[in-house]
Amino acid sequence: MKGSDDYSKAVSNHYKQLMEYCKINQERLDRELPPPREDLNELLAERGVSRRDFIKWTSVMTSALMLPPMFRPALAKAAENFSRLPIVWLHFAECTGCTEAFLRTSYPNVADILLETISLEYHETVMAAAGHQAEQNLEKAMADFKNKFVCVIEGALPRGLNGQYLRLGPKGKTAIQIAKEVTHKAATTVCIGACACYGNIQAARPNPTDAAGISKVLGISTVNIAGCPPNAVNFVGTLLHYLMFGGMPPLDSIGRPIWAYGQRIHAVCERRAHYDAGEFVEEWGDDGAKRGWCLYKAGCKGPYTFANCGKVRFNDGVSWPVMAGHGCIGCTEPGFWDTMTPLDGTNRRRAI
Ligand code: FSX
Ligand code: SF4
Ligand code: F3S
Repeated sequence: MKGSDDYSKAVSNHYKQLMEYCKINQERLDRELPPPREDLNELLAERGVSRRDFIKWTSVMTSALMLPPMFRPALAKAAENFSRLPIVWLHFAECTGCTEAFLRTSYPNVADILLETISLEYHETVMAAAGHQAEQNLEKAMADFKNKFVCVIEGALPRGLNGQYLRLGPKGKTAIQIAKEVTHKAATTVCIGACACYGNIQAARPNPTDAAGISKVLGISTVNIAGCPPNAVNFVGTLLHYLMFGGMPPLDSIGRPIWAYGQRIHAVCERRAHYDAGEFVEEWGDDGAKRGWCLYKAGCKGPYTFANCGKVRFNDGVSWPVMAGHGCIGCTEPGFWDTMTPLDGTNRRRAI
């Protein structure tokens, strides 16, 4: 008994200290960050999200971030401060599907609404400016918010021909040059999507442009919000953590936040009981498919893939690949085009 009392005391002291730390950080941010651009409460009301729904969302998000309920008010405050965090958002070699996935939800939930409030000092896809004017905006953002802005990157960096496969902007700088300049002045760098994290399709064999992820090319640590495209909840949650504690959440050995990528898809899959019972979809459209049986024999890579898709799902929690009837293709894992193919059919990757 004594042992468990000591343990509870240690845990409660740990969280008290963490809360203290959170308060100090939020007070500092209140002093340092520019004023809010949007009133979150007004915006939520406009989009039909009630106060009750918002409180519910803060509870879900707090526990998703592996924090006890006492952090709920601090998380709500971080959400209110979301529009104060300066962001520079760069695009390199990719399909822009990540931005599309984040911006095009038909039924926005709180995370999507937060993304709308985000203070984009520079974002190549959504800004009106082009050419020299865009370049000036970038320079200005880097000067005004030096060491304070978060650099968000979508897309890989081609290293071949001295980086010349990807030149951007009126001065024709290589993507590698731009990435170096901007990340150097940022408080932290967050990679969105498998391309920026690990190179993804650009780096798939035979990788003609010698593309790779940001961290590998620049030799810096990045926070990797993996997936093709990744889940907006994982990006929003990571920035909320930053707005609470002034740093990024604990990461796994390949830069992914553990709160979001700490478990295998297979561990929380709703078809798991069928896997355990040996009930598999053998062919598309067969009886097992109609009954929602396990997709392992149809190529599901859930046992080899770390992500929270089954828990948070996509599009306001409506669905996720396995629920929609197709196996996971392993899109949060480095090099999945080379290591996980064929994506359908017999799962030849390795025995489990
Ligand atoms: Fe890559 Fe994102 Fe896949 Fe596409 O920007 S992670 S190809 S959804 O667009 O980078
Ligand atoms: Fe595992 Fe995939 Fe089967 Fe789900 S469908 S239980 S993730 S193998
Ligand atoms: Fe990707 Fe698999 Fe999730 S394919 S979206 S990690 S279910």
